[in-house]
Amino acid sequence: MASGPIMLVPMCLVENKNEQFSVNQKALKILNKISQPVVVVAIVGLYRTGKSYLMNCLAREKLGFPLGSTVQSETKGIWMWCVPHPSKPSHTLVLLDTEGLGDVEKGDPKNDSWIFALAVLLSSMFVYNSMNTINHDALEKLHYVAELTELIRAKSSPVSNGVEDSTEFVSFFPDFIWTVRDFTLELKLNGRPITEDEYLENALKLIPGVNPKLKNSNILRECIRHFFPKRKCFVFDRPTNDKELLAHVEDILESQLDPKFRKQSDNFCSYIYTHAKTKTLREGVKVTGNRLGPLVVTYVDTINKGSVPCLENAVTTLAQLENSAAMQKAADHYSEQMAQRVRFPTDTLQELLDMHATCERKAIEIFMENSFKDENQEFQKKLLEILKNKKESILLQNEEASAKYCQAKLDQLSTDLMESISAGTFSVSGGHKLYRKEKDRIERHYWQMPGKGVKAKEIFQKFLESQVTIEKSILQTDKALTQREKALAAEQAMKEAAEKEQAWLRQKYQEQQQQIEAQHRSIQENIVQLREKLEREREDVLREQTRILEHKIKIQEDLLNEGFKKKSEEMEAEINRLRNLIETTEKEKTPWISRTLDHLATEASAILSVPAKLVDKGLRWLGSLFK
Ligand SMILES: Nc1nc2c(ncn2[C@@H]2O[C@H](COP(=O)(O)OP(=O)(O)O)[C@@H](O)[C@H]2O)c(=O)[nH]1
Ligand SMILES: [Mg+2]
Repeated sequence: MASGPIMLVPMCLVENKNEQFSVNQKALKILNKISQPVVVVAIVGLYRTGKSYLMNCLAREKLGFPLGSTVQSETKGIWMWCVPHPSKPSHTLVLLDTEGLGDVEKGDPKNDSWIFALAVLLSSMFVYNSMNTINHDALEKLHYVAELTELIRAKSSPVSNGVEDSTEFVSFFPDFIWTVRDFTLELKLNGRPITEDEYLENALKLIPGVNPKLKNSNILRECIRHFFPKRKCFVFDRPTNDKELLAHVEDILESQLDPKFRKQSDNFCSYIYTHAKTKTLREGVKVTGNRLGPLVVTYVDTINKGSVPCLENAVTTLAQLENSAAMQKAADHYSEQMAQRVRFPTDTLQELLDMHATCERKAIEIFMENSFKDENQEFQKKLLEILKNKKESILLQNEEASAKYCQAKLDQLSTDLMESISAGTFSVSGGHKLYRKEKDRIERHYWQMPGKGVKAKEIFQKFLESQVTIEKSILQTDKALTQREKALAAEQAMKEAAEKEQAWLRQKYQEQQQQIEAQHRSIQENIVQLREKLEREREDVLREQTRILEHKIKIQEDLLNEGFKKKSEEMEAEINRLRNLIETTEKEKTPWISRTLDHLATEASAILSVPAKLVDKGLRWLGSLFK
């Protein structure tokens, strides 16, 4: 089941009115509620070629996207329907239906190009739908593909060494399906039966010759082959041969559909259900419903401003939004968990620091899971600071709770003593002995009492300090003691007080050490988790670069086999560049991760104000990871 609300009917996602695009806020709200990864299938093609009908088949509904005859002409644009994925649990299938390519009455052809580009940018499976056959004419109508180099950018800044930006397209472009409706030919090539895919590949083979028309259609073929490494073709018979029924296929019974058409559309649907991938941005960043929304907004805003949508910029914008949300989620989790676990006051500081470490670890995990492309670890560092402040405030609360409790208990225990002092009960012969007995009783009871917390020693110490002069004067007035005994007793009291103070100071020192140790642990935790994430991300980068290289090598081989030796050789430089790039990525991986971690360790130490001595220790420890 999808986590978001299931849409009963499709709705417009991108409206195309008066040559301006706008994103439908209602549709955004729906996407925002979908936290599952999305498989996005978009269909594009001339109007009235059965696109909406096919999309309804994918949604396994007869009615949904409005079909030809019922379309309200003013709602041009991209329509969306989110349904639970029929075969991938915990995934949502997002169907994007586009309207009216090539409909001259409906407006500016430039807008068609943008709709085409948006469908490519947003989908993980791109379906191009056309009628009858894949011939020269059909190819020409796909001129939008060649325009994509002008309509989409991969990188925000121009790539150096004269490398075309479109080289990068394959790393984030969808898979490609060509659906041919009312297909009337036999699937044969030179008398030999061929598959639908072979039919498409044959149509995409370059045609030798120099005439300009040919050149243009060859450019198109090359673009399709370069941009869409994974291609597939499905041909469909007419749904029925009854002309009247054909005008309303959505209304007729399953049994009235041509069995061949039924089989073909079933095959198409099950191919999509099994093969259409989760939408990913570059480097394996998975798109969820709530990521798709901001992506649509970024692209549409860019187009409306008259600029070219750029994947890199869109990813940066998305990363900022997501990382900020990830940081908030992690911080909230920390607060919640600490509130659940901590009972003020804790017996020791260490106990509280241990709880902090556990909750902090989980918070960092949450941040790592939900964040991506955190440039210079800006958000991770912010999280570190937020958690530090939260921890400090909890420590303070703990101290206050302890101090309050200890003071109240001590006041209670010493009521009698204080009253006796005021009443002069100890200002008699043998009074000092009585006083000591009473003070010892208080001390015994105080230390027996559980749950005093971190301030127990300090509060008692203050009490002892307040008793020093009182004890002195009681000693002075006690006639039962000799001068020597008085001196001894005073000395004894002083010694005891000093010992207790020492014990208290030792505790304070120990606590300081524990605090520093805890900060050190925080830095380590941040480093360990970042290291894992960076390693995963670097692997994704390498995988992507390798995929591009393999694709280029395949095109080069195909060109050679098809007899285009010169074109094939021209690709050599690009292939070598990619090989070098992969080599550098591999070689640079460890030093790069090491540098990034060093940087985080230093910055984190500054945020936590860990003494320099300990930073050194941390970095040494860090270095040892890479030996
Ligand atoms: N000839 C033919 N007509 C179809 C096919 N599928 C749907 N139709 C009919 O064609 C008309 C337009 O279909 P629609 O799905 O709205 O086309 P769209 O404009 O491309 O979305 C409707 O009247 C459908 O009943 C098909 O495969 N072949
Ligand atoms: Mg339609």
